[in-house]
Amino acid sequence: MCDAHLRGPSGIITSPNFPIQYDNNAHCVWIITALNPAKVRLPESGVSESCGQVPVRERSIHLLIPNPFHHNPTPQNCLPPSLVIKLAFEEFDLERGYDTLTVGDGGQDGDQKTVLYILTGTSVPDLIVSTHHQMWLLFQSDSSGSSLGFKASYEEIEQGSCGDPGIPAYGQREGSRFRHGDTLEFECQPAFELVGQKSITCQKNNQWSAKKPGCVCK
Ligand SMILES: [Ca+2]
Repeated sequence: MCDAHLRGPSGIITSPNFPIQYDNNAHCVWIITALNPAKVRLPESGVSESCGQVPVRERSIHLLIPNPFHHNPTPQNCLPPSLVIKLAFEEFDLERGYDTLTVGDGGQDGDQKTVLYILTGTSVPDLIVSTHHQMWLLFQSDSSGSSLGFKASYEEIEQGSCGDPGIPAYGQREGSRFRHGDTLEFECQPAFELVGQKSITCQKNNQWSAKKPGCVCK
């Protein structure tokens, strides 16, 4: 009853009954699929939005002297960007060790080879970003002991990004780029102490090298 195929560009996923306790023996699968950017119709000029960044002169050359070896004169960098799925949790509370939410890359739900995280307990997980245009989620509860469940939002983002991890409460961040290789530095306001990593880097697997740090009272 709780299975769903979801589409981009964004939406909300909650455990069954949320914010009331989920049922025992639940088994729910969600598959999120980004809208296929290749199917987006180009404007009449034949120039897509990302193509608009190409200098006019370069575009003219392509239009005036089509490469005889290619049927499609569209320059490579005019192709629309690939999209991946970003999952951000707002609330999370599952019976630790017994009830789990498994998050995987791609559209083959339950495929152990594609598992990104198996989540349980009460800490709100950090951002998760897929490397494909699909992400699957599997929620399973056992036969006893229930909790409030989870609420997460999903969003399509451009491939090559780890997504915006946010800024810790009572803290500040240096850096506002979230693409592969980008680093963010965090600092806390006076009277607060940084817990976690002071700097995190966006890795090639679309995950930050560590969780966003927190700021706690000294
Ligand atoms: Ca349980």
